[in-house]
Amino acid sequence: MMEKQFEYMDILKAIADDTRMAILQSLKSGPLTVSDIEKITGKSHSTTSQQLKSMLNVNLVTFRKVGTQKFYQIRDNQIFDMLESISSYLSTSEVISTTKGEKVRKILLMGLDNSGKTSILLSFLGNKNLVSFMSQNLKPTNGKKHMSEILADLKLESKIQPECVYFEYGGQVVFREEFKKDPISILRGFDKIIYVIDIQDDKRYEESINYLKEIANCLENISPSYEMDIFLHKFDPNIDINKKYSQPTINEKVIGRIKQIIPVGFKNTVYKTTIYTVFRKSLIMQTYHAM
Ligand SMILES: Nc1nc2c(ncn2[C@@H]2O[C@H](COP(=O)(O)OP(=O)(O)OP(=O)(O)O)[C@@H](O)[C@H]2O)c(=O)[nH]1
Ligand SMILES: [Mg+2]
Repeated sequence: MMEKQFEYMDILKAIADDTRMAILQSLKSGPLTVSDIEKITGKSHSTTSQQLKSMLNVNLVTFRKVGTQKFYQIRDNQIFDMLESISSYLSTSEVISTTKGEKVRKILLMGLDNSGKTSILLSFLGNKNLVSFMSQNLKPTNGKKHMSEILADLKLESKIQPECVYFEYGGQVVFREEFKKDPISILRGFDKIIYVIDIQDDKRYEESINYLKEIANCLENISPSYEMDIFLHKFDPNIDINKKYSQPTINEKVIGRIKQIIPVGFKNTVYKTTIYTVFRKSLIMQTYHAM
């Protein structure tokens, strides 16, 4: 018998509910019985059973019987890639959008060499495929570059017109030394800095945080109301399975250090970011051989 093919809408509806989302998250760590799920989500027995039934109906969840007990589990963990993707979409939209009527904002990306600034800029401009960044052999950015210069250097065109104007300041040592000599001339005129830290480069956390400190101190002199976003970048899907990148380690080694060095009253927001494309599976052809 051929399995029923579920449509986008069925799946989206099946997760668009607080209780069902809580059940989904509870099953992330492995199969559970209804009473296990109830303990984690704090929902009643009847609500949990009812919602599980609708999740079973669209094949989001399956179960296995062991003796008299039923263990529920996620049918395919790709559903979590999709949720990651939505989170990433939301944080990118927030970065790109500006309030209507405001003057066009100028944003400068800074960070160590190889932290991923050019890649992030390209993804803001509509190029969202990591493989294409690799095959383009991204070269280090030479000093302060406008987004159009970066695109021209890579012989690319933008698919979208961003609402902000982006610049990148290359992170190689030679440019960081130049920055030290006259930081104000580099930072002046921007409404916001996006500071990028390569989370997979744990040997250089301190180096990156020291550079961030120099920038923050200087911004404080230009204007105390300066805005800065900090991207903990290359936070690819599931890297936090590795203890090196787990939340407690990152809190201690990065977030805690950022809190220590950012001047009081300074507005900054920290995001986890990645340009990694989630695994995709699309149906090309289906054949059926009758015996
Ligand atoms: N795994 C992973 N790799 C990434 C990600 N973003 C960028 N990279 C890789 O990081 C490398 C450096 O990227 P760039 O964007 O050139 O770095 P940059 O910060 O502009 O470097 P400079 O211009 O020298 O300051 C490239 O090989 C990218 O493919 C990410 O989210 N995940
Ligand atoms: Mg660059």
